[in-house]
Amino acid sequence: MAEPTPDPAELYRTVALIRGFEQRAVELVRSGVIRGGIHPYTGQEAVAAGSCAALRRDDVVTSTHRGHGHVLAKGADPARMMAELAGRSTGLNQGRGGSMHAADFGVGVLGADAIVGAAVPIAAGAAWAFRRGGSDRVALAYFGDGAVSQGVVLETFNLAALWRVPVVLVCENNGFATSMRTADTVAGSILGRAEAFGIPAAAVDGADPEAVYAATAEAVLRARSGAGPTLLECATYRFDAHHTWEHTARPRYRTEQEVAAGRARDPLEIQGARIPVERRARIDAETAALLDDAVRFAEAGPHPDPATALDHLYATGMRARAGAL
Ligand SMILES: Cc1ncc(C[n+]2csc(CCOP(=O)(O)OP(=O)(O)O)c2C)c(N)n1
Repeated sequence: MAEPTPDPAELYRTVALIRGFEQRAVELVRSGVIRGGIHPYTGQEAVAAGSCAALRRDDVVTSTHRGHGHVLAKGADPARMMAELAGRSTGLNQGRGGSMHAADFGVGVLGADAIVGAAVPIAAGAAWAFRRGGSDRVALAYFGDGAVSQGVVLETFNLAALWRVPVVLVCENNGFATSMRTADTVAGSILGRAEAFGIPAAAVDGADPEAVYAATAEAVLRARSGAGPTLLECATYRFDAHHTWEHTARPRYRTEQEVAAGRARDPLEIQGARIPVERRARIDAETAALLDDAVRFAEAGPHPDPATALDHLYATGMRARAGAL
């Protein structure tokens, strides 16, 4: 049985949390608290909110360079996530992962990953381990349209289909890989890639959290029952820059009219329209307070001691050799 449909207000809360988190993170990039910039997830919130609502807490996700929304939707603490972005030792990973490598095993986030496409084999490996261990847990991989021609992604589709690995493949097609249009980089189609391996695939409205939830719930059910992977191609739109670097460099690869048209279907408004106005206002206020606390927590945290830079490099506890720093 699929999980019952989530409370529309709670789905809205997740979308609002991610939207507000990204707005604050961009401000912290501007003020220099977050160094090096981020890849904002703004506009794509429905994918993370809807898909994670269909997962159990003990299911796992793997994520991308644009992963803040996934980490938050799976249940990580926004304050510790913000501290992670700011490189503080109070962060989820003691400030060592940062925006593109945040992980929180406690809530099933195996990690964001800067390597385009890497989320796919890692999720499939986790899912295969679950199945071999006799568990009904599933793994879900997020990846962009820029990842769909990576060799490792296509190799994973093959094995996942062949071995009926309980993995859900969520492609967020936001129309661009950096500044390259999907139509200029993807031969054939994304759904066609899955179909070629016999993987059931569906096109999903990635601006609608409930549509994403429904499609993911079906895919999760299939995975849990032993029937193997499903690919969901979620059509979405990135409202902000590929990377905050664009805020100053201002490359011109899409027109203002195009961005305005993309912003017209806003997940925040789509889900917000489904709940009573007062409830929405209450959630907005609670979210703002939570995020204000998150920013204060992040700014108050200490930076890690440089002398500990080589700690935690090996899962075995092995030490880096002396003099390596
Ligand atoms: C293997 C690899 N190749 C290239 C890059 C450089 N790179 C970073 S983000 C990006 C575009 C990714 O596009 P997409 O997967 O569609 O995700 P989006 O940025 O649109 O969310 C590229 C090419 C990388 N990080 N990893």
